[in-house]
Amino acid sequence: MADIEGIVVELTTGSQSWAGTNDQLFLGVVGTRGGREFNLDVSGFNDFEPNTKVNYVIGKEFALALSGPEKKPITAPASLTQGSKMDQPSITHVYLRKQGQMSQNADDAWRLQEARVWLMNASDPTRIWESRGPLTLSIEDGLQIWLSSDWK
Ligand SMILES: [Ca+2]
Ligand SMILES: [Ca+2]
Repeated sequence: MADIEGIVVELTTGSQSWAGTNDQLFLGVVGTRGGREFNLDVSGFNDFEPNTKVNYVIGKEFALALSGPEKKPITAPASLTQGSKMDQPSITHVYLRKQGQMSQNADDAWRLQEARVWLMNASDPTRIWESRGPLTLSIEDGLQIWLSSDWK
């Protein structure tokens, strides 16, 4: 029973011309002992563009065989075990949320092709959450989705 030390978020954006977004995307990690939300935006990098796969690395790095570039998002505390801790075994939900705009016209839809989230520490089994298929995050379709969990 230990706190999460490292998170990896692998995001693949769809190939449609409108699939990319310049809106911000957030990762939420929530359980019976609390949770946190992270802004996945990377400073100086055009995130969430069509036909890209990017790995967002938060906290301590673990040896995962990732394909695609690794980026550090703007919400990436040096240590996840300081401050508001997240108890790894108690996590029940992991979600992705797109920033909402004031009007439907200003909204920049994002097409999620595939998402996978690893929650890791040195003592508990790694936990993985995944999307169950491609979907769109927009005002019309909904700005937030919860991923499906599995045990590794
Ligand atoms: Ca973008
Ligand atoms: Ca778009």
